[in-house]
Amino acid sequence: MTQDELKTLVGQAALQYVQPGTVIGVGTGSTVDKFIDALASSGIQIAGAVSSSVRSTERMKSLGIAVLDADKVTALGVYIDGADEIDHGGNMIKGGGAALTREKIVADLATQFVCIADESKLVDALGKFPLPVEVIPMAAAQIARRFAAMGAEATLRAGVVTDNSCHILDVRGLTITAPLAFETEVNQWPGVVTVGVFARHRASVCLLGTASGVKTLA
Ligand code: ABF
Repeated sequence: MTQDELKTLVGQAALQYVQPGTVIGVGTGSTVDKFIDALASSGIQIAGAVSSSVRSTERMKSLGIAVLDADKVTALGVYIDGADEIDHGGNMIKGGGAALTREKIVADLATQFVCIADESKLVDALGKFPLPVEVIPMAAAQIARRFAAMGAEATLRAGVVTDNSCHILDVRGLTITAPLAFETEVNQWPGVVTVGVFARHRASVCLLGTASGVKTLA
């Protein structure tokens, strides 16, 4: 199976977590696009979706799925989103598309985080994928120095300004064996808006597309 077919498979498999009549959280990316398409053609009627990006908002609206503002919703039963990496404990690196802050906000509203990914995303330890960190521009150099002190290299993502008028540092050379402690530490550095480690908001369930079908990691 191609990577695209694996994404289609997990996008369809995620439908089992959608309760008709509820508001759900919907993330971003090529895997989530497959989920949105599957949802639109499934006939499942939801009350609406809170979206983590303009891209997903537009796709859902074009397919007749109502999109609601996050601040109008008190809770979501489920948030369905992809990841750049996921470990066996459900901890993730996210933010390759620079939408990590919105993604963490939507994840925070949700009781359950269902991660959908092809098997290339599963790792023993997070860090091979460059870790995105959204930062206040005036703090970027100091935060890069803090990563350098850890033996890692942070580079500014050229030409990218986030929805929050901030910058993205991509950090290479990390091996994140204690994701929760790492996330907690980096979150405290002045000028960090969001670190792309999702440990506090880790996946409750991961639907992993493999050559032998969908594996559920919980
Ligand atoms: C978002 O989309 C991000 O957090 C992550 O960077 C990415 C995964 O996209 P894809 O499914 O295209 O690999 O959820």
